[in-house]
Amino acid sequence: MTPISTADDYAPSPAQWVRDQVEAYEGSAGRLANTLRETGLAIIIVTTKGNKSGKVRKTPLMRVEHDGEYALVASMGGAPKNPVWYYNLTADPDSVAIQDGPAPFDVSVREISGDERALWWERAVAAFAPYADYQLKTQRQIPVFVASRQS
Ligand code: F42
Repeated sequence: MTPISTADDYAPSPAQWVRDQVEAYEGSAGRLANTLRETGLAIIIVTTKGNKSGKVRKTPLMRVEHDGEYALVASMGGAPKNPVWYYNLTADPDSVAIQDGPAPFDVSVREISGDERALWWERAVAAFAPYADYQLKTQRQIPVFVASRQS
């Protein structure tokens, strides 16, 4: 099976600002468009496999990294529903890649809960304080995944 980091059946996001950020980040090997607008806060590009279309999807997320692992926070600005990339991760947790710099690498993800989630949630809010506000805005517990490099 082709690793998702090299798959090429890419279907861009319908959201122009998201599409543009992915294009600028990838086109500059991570030197440009690597923050959330002018916040100066770092982002990563997460590649997933569409659980319905099978297409390659690319989603900028805030960079929450610790000892080489990353938290992927399905905040969607505190909206009542999960972002749909959440369902791509749950459907195929080993067809995921992260780009945090020049080139993407394949990762496996798992959704976390309990004390482990609390620890990573603290790290996430430290990296991007608005996550705490988003959680206050919604009844949904914002899902958190941990991504680890595939060996
Ligand atoms: N979103 C977050 O949730 N957390 C963040 O930390 C975050 C940071 C961030 C930083 C910069 C930036 O530019 C955007 C950022 N976003 C963040 C927004 C994020 O990039 C996504 O745009 C947002 O989370 C919404 O994700 P989404 O997957 O719901 O996007 C929708 C709009 C989308 O792309 N829909 C596609 C469409 O055509 O309508 C389909 C995408 C898809 O994956 N389809 C699946 C398939 O099979 O192809 C089916 C999915 C299903 O089960 O329905």
